[in-house]
Amino acid sequence: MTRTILITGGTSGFGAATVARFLAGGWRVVATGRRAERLQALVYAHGSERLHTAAFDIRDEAAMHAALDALPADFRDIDALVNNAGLALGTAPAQRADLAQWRQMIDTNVTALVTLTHALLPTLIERRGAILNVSSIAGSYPYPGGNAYGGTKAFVTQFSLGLRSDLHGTGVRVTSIEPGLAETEFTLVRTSGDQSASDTLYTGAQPIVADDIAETLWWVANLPPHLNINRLEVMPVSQSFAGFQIHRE
Ligand code: NDP
Ligand code: 8X3
Repeated sequence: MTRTILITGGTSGFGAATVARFLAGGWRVVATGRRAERLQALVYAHGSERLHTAAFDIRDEAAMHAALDALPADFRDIDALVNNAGLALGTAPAQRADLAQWRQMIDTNVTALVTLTHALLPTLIERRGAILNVSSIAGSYPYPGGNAYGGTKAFVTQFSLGLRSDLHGTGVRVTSIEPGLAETEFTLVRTSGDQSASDTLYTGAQPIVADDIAETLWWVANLPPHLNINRLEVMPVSQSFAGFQIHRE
C-alpha cells in the first residue's frame, strides 16, 4: 500500500530534500510552502502522479484548512506529518532584537506547527501514523542571539514529548529531530539575504547537508511500527559543545 506524507517547508533545504527522498522511496507526498514557483519546480522535477503541492503561508490558519480541505482523494490519508517549515530571524541579543521577528518565529515555528498537528491528529490516529517534528539543537543549548528561536525549538521538542505521552496506546509515533549546523537557506533567511555571512558560517565546517536530514527522516519513518525514536540530536562531526561564558567587572 502506498503511504502518504505531508511535508511542510518543501520549497527549500531539509523539506525539499525530504520531498525527493520520500518520492524516490515510493510514497505519495504533499509538499507545502509559500513560494509557489518552487513548488511548481518540484512538480516539474518529480511529476504529479505521487506529488501534490499546496502554496500557502503556514501562519494563515484559514489558508491551511483550505489546503487540507482541497487535498485530492489520493492524498487525504496522511500517514506521516513532517513539521519542518520554520525559520530563525536575526542574531541580535534580546535587548536589541526586533519584536516583530520574535513574533514571526513564534507564529511559524510554534503556532502554525501546533495548528497543523491539531488538524491532522484524527487522521494520524486513524492511520496509526507518525509525526516528525524538526526541532533543533538550539532548543537544548542556548547561544548568544539564539533567544526566541531557541525558545521556539525548545517548545517543539517538549511538545513532541508531550504528544508522545498523550498518544500513548494509539500507535502514533512521534519524534523530535534536532539538527545542528546545517547548510540550507537557513542563514540567508536569518540574515535577510547576507550570502557572505552564510558562506562564512559554513565554509570549512563540513556542515550537515539537506540530504542528511532527509535520509534521517526516511529512516525514522520507515522503522518497524513497534519502534519509536523519541529524540534524535544530529550534529556534524565538526561541531561540539563549548563552555559557559563568564563576565568579569
Ligand atoms: P530553509 O530556509 O532552507 O527552509 C525553510 C522552509 O520553511 C522553506 O521551505 C520555507 O518555505 C518554509 N517556511 C518558512 N516560513 C514559512 C511560512 N510562513 N509559511 C510556509 N512555509 C514557511 O531552512 P532549513 O531547511 O534549514 O529549515 C527547515 C527546518 O529545520 C526549520 O524548522 C529550521 O528551524 C530547522 N533547522 C535548521 C537547521 C539549520 O542549521 N539549517 C538546524 C536545525 C533545525 P517558503 O519560504 O517557500 O515559505
Ligand atoms: C539551527 C541550528 O545552532 O544555528 O537550528 O541554531 S543553530
